[in-house]
Amino acid sequence: MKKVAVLMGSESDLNCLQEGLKLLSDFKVAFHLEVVSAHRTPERLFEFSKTASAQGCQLILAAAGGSAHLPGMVAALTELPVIGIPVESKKLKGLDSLLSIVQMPKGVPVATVAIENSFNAALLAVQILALQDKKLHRKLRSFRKRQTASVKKMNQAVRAFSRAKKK
Ligand code: RP5
Repeated sequence: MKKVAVLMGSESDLNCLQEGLKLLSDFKVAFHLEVVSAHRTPERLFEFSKTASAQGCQLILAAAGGSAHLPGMVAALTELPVIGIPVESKKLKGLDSLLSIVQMPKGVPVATVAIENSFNAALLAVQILALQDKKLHRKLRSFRKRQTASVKKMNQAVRAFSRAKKK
């Protein structure tokens, strides 16, 4: 098993995971990817969660939509940190998913990112792994520097826009 596992409740959640999976790949963090459904494959959920740590997994990302039990149930069955990604649902636009994942009662936390923000879930995973990995930490620093530098470019564009408007 890879250090990071990325679970999703359905194949239909894969689309919202693309940005996060790309970020993990960009940081060269290998990951295990699997559909594990809390209501359709509860036994697999149990087996995965109970064995993940012993198999070398250190962090679990779990995306689910609607009455999104997957992240909370996985978190209840392992001591590994779980990062939950609420998937946008058709009827309630993901508010149901967000509240289901974020409102964990005391004792079993799920670190929850914004609706469909798999990018931040992956980045948080990288930050946690970087605590024990100097090479990854260096990559994270340079990512942050590039991000900061991008605002300079934004301001150049904004100033150019403002000058053009005045003419
Ligand atoms: C949840 O139900 C999944 O996480 C998905 O977001 C949602 C809809 O699943 P499908 O009907 O597309 O399989 O279990």
